[in-house]
Amino acid sequence: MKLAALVLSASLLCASCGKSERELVKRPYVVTAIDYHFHDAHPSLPIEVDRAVQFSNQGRNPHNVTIEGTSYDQTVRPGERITIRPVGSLLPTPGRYPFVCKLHAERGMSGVLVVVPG
Ligand SMILES: [Cu+2]
Repeated sequence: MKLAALVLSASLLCASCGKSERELVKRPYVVTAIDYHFHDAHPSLPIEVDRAVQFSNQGRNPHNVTIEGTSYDQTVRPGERITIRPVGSLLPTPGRYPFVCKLHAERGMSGVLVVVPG
């Protein structure tokens, strides 16, 4: 009984905070790197500045994420993922941000992140 009251008051609190449950648990936008292509990044869907972006390497080779105009230059090994949380911590200004895998730039392994206001 006490637990039910607690759950009810918690959901009331949430309802009164003005944000939907979905907004409270914003999932990262996932860009998948597969040899030798970035999926869901041509360009990305709009990513709010307060949302995380994640690069997941589902291929068999190491890949890299270098975002133009920033010092961001990270290698991601097969089976690993790297996250910028939130994307606005690196890219605070909405806009289009080209990035490239510098290991496979000659194969055209690149993409564009679209950052929008939160
Ligand atoms: Cu690559």
